[in-house]
Amino acid sequence: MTKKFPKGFLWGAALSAPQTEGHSLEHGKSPSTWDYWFSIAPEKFNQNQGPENTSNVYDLYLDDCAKMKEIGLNSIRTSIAWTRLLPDGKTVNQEAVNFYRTYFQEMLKQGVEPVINLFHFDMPMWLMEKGGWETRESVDAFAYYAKIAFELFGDIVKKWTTFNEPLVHIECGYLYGFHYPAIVDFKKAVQVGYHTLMAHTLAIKAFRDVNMKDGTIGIILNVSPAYAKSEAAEDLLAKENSDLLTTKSFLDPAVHGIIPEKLIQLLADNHLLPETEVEDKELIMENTVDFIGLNYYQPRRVQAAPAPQFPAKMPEDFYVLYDWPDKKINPYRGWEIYPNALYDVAMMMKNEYKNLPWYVSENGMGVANEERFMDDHGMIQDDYRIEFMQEHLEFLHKGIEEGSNCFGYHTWTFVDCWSWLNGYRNRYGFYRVDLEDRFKRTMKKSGLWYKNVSEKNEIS
Ligand code: BGP
Repeated sequence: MTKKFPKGFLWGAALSAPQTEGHSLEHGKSPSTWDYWFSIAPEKFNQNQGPENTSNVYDLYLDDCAKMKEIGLNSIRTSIAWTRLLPDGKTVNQEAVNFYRTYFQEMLKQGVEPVINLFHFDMPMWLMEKGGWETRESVDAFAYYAKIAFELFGDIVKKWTTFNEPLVHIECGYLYGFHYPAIVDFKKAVQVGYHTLMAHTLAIKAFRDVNMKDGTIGIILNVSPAYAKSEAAEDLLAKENSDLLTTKSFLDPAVHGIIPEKLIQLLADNHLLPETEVEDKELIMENTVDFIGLNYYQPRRVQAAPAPQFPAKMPEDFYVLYDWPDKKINPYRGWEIYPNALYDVAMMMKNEYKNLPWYVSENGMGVANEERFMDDHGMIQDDYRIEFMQEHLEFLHKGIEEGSNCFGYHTWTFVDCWSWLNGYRNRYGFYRVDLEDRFKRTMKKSGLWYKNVSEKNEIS
């Protein structure tokens, strides 16, 4: 049966500056933590592929914008690199302004609405040397960058977001050692999270001050809804704690202007409260968002921690993951595939978040060695990806039918891209990038499928 999506629905894909632009130390750009980390520890990166080895968008953006249209995208989300626009945090790099303006204008010419994000894991090295998100200085530095970006591009970009997945630089950088500076310290992680929230808040304030006509602003959060192993009180508490720390920590202040009381209590009980300033509470209350983007890949299956430490040393003292025996898995990425969660997320937005406009800002399936699926004409027959999107869209549609205010669906990603420590191991794009010749892109079967979905604004 045909399932129609609301009029004006955004069909698109997401990407990011650091994962696509290339020329990461050229054209006036200063190093981010990624450039620095790669320079001192290249062996950490899959096949020694660093941030220079991306999909060459800096050179190919005109052609790429035509390719967006070719597969029916009516919108795209990418980011501005802070280190390219303001290499020292203060001085505008005119070459970057020219690049981003032509890039965004070309999108518009092709009928593709740009959704522009300000931070996608790419902390400037000059700021990291001063402590990065651990210092309050980062909050003002980010607010300044945001204001400059709104002033420079606000005439052409109407949809803005502050951060992509702020949890990632907190968890990967300050809890689990995956990203630079690879510190393991729960209290520091909370402080980093708090400064990130304040940086977001002050960027929203800067946006309101700039008073951009027709502009809206939001934040992009990764959502992994928690499902408890059982109805036992301890498992339900584990679920509540997981949701507090990973979902409500940013979603509540962004939408309701309040950090949940239960979260504050949990942190206080465990001596984890961050340093704050008196005016922060009011700033958070006054600067809520216009919309939310939610990146959904997998749920979080949780149970009570078997031997929690007190006070907590790690989030695992509040909940631990468990392996759901019935799960369907994407073996390449190791992530569970559970499309039903998109319906639950849609209902959560409707019932708990004022039914604020929201969209799926990333969803997708990374697969290794995709060349196995190449046909005689060089097209990757990625039916698994089509099935993945179809199933997720069915559950999203059910949520929309029941009144959830979802205005779009973006996949990760448009063209295969460099993925941090994973390099090019897993491919996600509608277009394949040839690693021998990064100027070559070939449409996959999913690109044709998406074009049809977008043009008809329906799935069947
Ligand atoms: C999201 C990030 C993206 C992208 C994607 C796929 O969390 O916003 O930057 O990397 O995940 O994940 P990965 O590349 O690690 O497979």
